[in-house]
Amino acid sequence: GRTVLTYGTFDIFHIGHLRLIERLAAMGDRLIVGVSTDEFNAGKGKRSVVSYDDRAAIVAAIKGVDLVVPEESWDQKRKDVVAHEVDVLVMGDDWTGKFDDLKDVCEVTYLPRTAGVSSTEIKQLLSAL
Ligand code: C2G
Repeated sequence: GRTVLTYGTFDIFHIGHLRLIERLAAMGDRLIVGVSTDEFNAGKGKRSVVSYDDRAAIVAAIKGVDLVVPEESWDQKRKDVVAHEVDVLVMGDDWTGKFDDLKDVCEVTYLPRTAGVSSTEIKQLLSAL
């Protein structure tokens, strides 16, 4: 069967994340989602509101998600693609081109983001309350 792989932070899970995951689930027979660890985020100077354990549990609970793996480094994608025999890596188009170096081990495609929603916007709205 066809295996699809993506990565994300999924902090404050919202409809944009869900719409992406639904499209990914429809692209293949198996969907693997890498969720960034708190340590990996810290390395990027990012701190998520929601802990890794909770972000991973929420993503794992979504229909169509078959496996959640921790994303601990930028360079694990190639290992994950090979280890899980991934056919296609898919990311939102804010990442367009960024993972094309993996095209020697899998297809790489970028899907349009869902407009009007992002974890950053939600945090801004909340801080203005
Ligand atoms: N996304 C989307 N529409 C939105 C917001 C996000 O389609 N309105 C997509 C993003 O393009 C991404 C995924 O949802 O593919 C997860 O988004 P984030 O949680 O913001 O993940 P990000 O910080 O982009 O982390 O190694 C890659 C990183 O782990 C990706």
